[in-house]
Amino acid sequence: MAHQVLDSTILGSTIDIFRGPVHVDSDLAEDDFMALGALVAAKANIIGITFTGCGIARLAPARRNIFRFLKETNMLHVPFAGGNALPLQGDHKFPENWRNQADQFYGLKESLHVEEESEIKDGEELLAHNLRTSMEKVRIIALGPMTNIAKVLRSHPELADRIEHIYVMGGAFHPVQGNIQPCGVPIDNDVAEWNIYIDPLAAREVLEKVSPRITFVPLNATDKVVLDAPYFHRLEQYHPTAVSDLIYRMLNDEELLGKIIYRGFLCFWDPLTAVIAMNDSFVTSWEDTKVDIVTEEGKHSGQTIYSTNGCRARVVTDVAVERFKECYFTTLTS
Ligand SMILES: [Ca+2]
Repeated sequence: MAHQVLDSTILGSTIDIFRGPVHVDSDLAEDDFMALGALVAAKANIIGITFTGCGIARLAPARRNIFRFLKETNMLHVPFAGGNALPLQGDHKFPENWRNQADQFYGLKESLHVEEESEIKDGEELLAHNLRTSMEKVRIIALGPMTNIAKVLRSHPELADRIEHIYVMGGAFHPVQGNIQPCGVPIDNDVAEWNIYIDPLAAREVLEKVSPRITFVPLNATDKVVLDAPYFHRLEQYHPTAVSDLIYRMLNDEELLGKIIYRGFLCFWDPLTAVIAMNDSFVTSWEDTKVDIVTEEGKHSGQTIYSTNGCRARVVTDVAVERFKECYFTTLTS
């Protein structure tokens, strides 16, 4: 591939990193920042960060939190902007207490007042601008509900060709169950994954318009990679860089530790997706297949299915778990 160059700064070993332009669209929960941390530490060519207000963090706190992240990691040259607060269709929402925690930036609690604005203040406008003006086609890493991306492709269908590839944290493919009911949320749906569930129509529109240049990193893969207590304690003992220190302090939150990390519930959802987008070698099993997404309301809303009537896509089904976890730690702390 044109943009693969050898990079020796990653975890002390030598692996190939994608060096083309990368735009991250996210919803700024704890694992979104873990993903951004790895991208920053790996010196990915990040040309913009957008976030949706219909994901986990709400728009105004998300804006303060990403400002703080970029300021503390010396990355304020990267433009950032928020999109819309509502999905394209329906009224699916993440649980309020998850949203409150994300708004408070977990263990970081207080965020900085936003002192410097990006020139473009609207998320959809920023993504459209990046796709239109980038010298090279843009790789998108989608870490939340895909409302921003879908809206850009509705307004500017010609920009679909400017997307080199899109890596999506989302979906749960047979035989893996969804992750809504396991969270104890009283929603009658045991098949959907949260990001797709929040805005299934957006996900399907993006799939239709970008296929076959789309890779899903679904629960089939992410469920296998857990940030557990020993891993957290390792980070507690060693976080020498600005970015690893920030991620450590964010995770060092009583509620996050007690209810999520120590119980083995924190998966590397978004960081796994971001790292795969930068280096495919962690993927050990995948399907080149056709995918459809259920957009109708009901107990299957947001389900991702293999379907001969669907659109071509790649679905990651397994990864090199230990190698990834080691690589993530080394990258973050180097
Ligand atoms: Ca996310």
